[in-house]
Amino acid sequence: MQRNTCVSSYRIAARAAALAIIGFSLLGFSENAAAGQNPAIQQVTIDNFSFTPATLTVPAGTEVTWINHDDIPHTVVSDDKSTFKSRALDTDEKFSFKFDKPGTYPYFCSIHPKMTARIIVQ
Ligand SMILES: [Cu+2]
Repeated sequence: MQRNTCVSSYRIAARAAALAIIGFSLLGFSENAAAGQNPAIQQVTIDNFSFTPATLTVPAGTEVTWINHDDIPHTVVSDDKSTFKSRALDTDEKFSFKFDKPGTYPYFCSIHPKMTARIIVQ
């Protein structure tokens, strides 16, 4: 009996994880479709002092483009301050970086350091 409980809770967890992954990919697809972009290019929107999506997972070799939809400037700077670093982006300005190596890349806005997000490259 104990064993069955373990198995079924594992299954529920696995199913929840699968649904979450499906949800995230649907979100990614609809954003791509809305932007009318090449699937190899992924976009992060800067809106209301936040990066959306906060975590973006992409395959190696993907170019990620950030676009600032706020009325004030923001930057996109990797936590190590050297992998990538944009200048201040005004409204509707973009910054792109191509991620060739797998890894987790946390980044922030140097003007508003509480704005943080990350790119996961697989
Ligand atoms: Cu900012």
